[in-house]
Amino acid sequence: MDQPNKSPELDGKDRGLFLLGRQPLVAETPEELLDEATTPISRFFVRNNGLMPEPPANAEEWSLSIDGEVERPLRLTLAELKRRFPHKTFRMVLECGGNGRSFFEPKAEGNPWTNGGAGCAEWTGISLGDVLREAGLKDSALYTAHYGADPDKTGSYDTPSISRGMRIGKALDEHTLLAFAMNGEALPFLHGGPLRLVVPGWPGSLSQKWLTRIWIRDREHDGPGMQGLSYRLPIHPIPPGSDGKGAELRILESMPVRSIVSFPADGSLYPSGTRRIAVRGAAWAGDDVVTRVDLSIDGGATWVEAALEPLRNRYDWARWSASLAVPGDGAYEIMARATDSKGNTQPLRAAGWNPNGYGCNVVHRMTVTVGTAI
Ligand SMILES: Nc1nc2c(c(=O)[nH]1)N[C@H]1C(S)=C(S)[C@@H](COP(=O)(O)O)O[C@H]1N2
Ligand SMILES: [Mo]
Repeated sequence: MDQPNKSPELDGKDRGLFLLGRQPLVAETPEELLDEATTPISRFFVRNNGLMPEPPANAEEWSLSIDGEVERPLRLTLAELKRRFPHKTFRMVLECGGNGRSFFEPKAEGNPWTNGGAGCAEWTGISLGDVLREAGLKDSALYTAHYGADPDKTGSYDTPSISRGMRIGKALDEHTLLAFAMNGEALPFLHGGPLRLVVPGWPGSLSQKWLTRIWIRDREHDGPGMQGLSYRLPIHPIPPGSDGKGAELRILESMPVRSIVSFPADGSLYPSGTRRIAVRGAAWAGDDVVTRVDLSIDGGATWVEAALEPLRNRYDWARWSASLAVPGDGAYEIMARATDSKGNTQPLRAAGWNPNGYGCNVVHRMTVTVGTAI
């Protein structure tokens, strides 16, 4: 990445983050800064749809209400939530639904993420399901609707910047957290502190930051981010560049399988005569698990299987490593391709084009040069 972050809005963030937008603030992480099992807060990507809300005077008094199709609507402060429900810590991937978008041809609408609209942090909070059981779900409870304290991108509080929701089954998964800490620290304001949702494996847009309300609904939610082509994919492939009108659509839920090479950095040079290159990275697969990662330096003609490290918990990313033999000096394109337990793998060319550019999981390609670059 050749545009280092010099943005005052990203104070405290790694200078290597790549700023995609100022207002709303959007920044992605180059793959080589995702080389740790736990992504440091300083390197974690940022995605706002609106402007930042007012920081609260007292984080412990932040309040969350739960209403709608429940027996007992609740309004609880962060202090009460922390006191009344068991704390859980999981290391889990958070990934923007548009991660990989910039690889679509022709260009799709939206922030041009490469592969760095994702990170894997240690989230501490309470299971949303525990709180929903306390509120008592009615039989009519089918869907959630999430609200945060941030104004939209014009600064108006009249309509939410984004308000998405999920099927109740996902809300009841113990990994779906009301999170108040990240990597052992109080949840940073930029990442939705004092309280946010973390809905692992599904588009990051469900993980509402600055969370103030969860409305339990008797139907699919219809807030901003739930309508039209938002977070929806054509069920049958459509021609790249078409407007998607008339296509049958499904809501993007579990994110597709993806891998990144986090070491070496793209463009790395090795001394002449180098015949083995140590490569490592990460792979993840939405609700599923990665079962293998393969690497190629010859355009996919031959593949070498990487070694996978065990996951700490479900939704953790799989760290992998491999040693690649290079036949001689020269420039090599390295490709990494992950496969999940259902046999889904990554296409060699961006596939599944859609107007808003969701779910692009084309293989990550990067280059290294052994000897003198020509
Ligand atoms: N309140 C609120 N929550 C939000 C958003 C937002 O704009 N406002 N953006 C969503 C999107 S699209 C993503 S990908 C994640 C990004 O989380 P991060 O900024 O902590 O990386 O937050 C989600 N939660
Ligand atoms: Mo996102």
